[in-house]
Amino acid sequence: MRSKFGYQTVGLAGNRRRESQLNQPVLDHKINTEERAESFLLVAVCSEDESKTQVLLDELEELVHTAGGRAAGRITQRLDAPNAASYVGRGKIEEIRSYLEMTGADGIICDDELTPVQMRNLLMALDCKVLDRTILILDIFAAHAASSEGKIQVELAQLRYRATHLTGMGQSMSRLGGGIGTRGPGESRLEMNRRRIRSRIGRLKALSREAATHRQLTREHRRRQQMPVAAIVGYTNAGKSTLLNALTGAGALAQDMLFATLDTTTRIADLGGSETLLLTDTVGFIRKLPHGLIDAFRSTLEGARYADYIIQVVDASDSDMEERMHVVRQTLDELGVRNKKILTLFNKCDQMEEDLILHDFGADKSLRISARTGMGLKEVKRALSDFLREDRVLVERVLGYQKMQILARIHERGEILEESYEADGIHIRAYVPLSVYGTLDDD
Ligand SMILES: Nc1nc2c(ncn2[C@@H]2O[C@H](COP(=O)(O)OP(=O)(O)OP(=O)(O)O)[C@@H](O)[C@H]2O)c(=O)[nH]1
Ligand SMILES: [Mg+2]
Repeated sequence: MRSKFGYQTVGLAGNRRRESQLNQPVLDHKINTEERAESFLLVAVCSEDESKTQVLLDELEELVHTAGGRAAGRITQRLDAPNAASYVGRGKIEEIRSYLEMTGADGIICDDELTPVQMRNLLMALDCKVLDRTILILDIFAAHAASSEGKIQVELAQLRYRATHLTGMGQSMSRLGGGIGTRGPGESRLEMNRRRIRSRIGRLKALSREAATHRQLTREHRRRQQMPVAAIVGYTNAGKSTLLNALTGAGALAQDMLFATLDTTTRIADLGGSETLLLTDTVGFIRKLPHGLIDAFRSTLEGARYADYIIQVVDASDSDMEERMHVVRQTLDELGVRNKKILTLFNKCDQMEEDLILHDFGADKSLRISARTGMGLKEVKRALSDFLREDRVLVERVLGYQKMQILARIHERGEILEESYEADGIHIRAYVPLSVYGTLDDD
């Protein structure tokens, strides 16, 4: 059936909740994918024009698919800001209700993170599953997390979300379950839940701190080895892991889905000559990345902050490219990644029909590549070598004989112009990479 919203919908009869379940808020924050894909109406509030809103909803639909659900239709409302009480206005809720009836969808998914109040009011008004963009992204992260650190981080973000949203639920549950001035059974059950959640959050935070310390030590170890590091960043599904694999043969998971990578992989890339560089693959960015996730994944995402260079991978075949590049810049800013040399790679050029001129004015260099076919990868290595070379300093020094290790490193990573062994030490004139230069005065 084609709806009045101009969107193909499939009727799914008999999926609404049973009578006995009514009047109970649906506290189920997961998409059920076991028996059949659950279907949802996608709901967005946007102040922009209709075409922009549809781009946002295309992305939300992709998230729904990745989480194992199905989109049953789209409902949009043009507002300067979401309604504080119920995300959409009162009239729109009626429209959603009849659309739910018509399509038999299991619930709605809103394109923003709902406040506890908005969530509660929508639950009460619609009596169906109410999810939001944050729950969806958390769901996907939970399904894709592979390392123990990743799992800890996702669970932490999920519990934090639950803790704040249970607060809102508690009030509505107490109104439902108990009399005036007394606590309803629902409320006390939720109190217990909240206590358990709080203690689990405490435990997970401690585990996460341990993992972060370990990561810090590894980083420190690398710094001592004076290996320069480049972090590969970009919007999710842009081709970051494919690039890492193409440059290093890493064998990292690269798949046509959102957030395939949640764990960072670091490999050595041989740039030719004696030059090498560590490349780190990172978690993809997306617009409206939940703050809870940024906090939980801060140490993973901060890979970019400690890197010497940023390689930004852009899917050049995507019509939403400019907007996505803007999101990546904003997220890097939020993570405190500043003043680094940036190499922007316009990827997937094999998929582009036209020879468009692509240039990132915010980057130190831009290149067109295809990580899949290997097009332009030689130029990528050359650009990275140039970065390394530009970051070398001409040094004239006398090194004490106890600094033979540093001298060896200069031989390995720099370029010695003059070297003589005198009574007071080794006199050198050499081009030294910045990473080694910073350690010349170490004991
Ligand atoms: N046509 C084409 N497809 C590419 C290219 N590079 C990557 N892809 C495809 O794009 C999809 C996503 O690639 P990934 O390397 O997993 O992307 P990612 O940026 O690591 O994604 P996340 O880890 O999910 O954020 C995969 O299906 C790749 O095969 C390219 O140059 N050309
Ligand atoms: Mg990846």
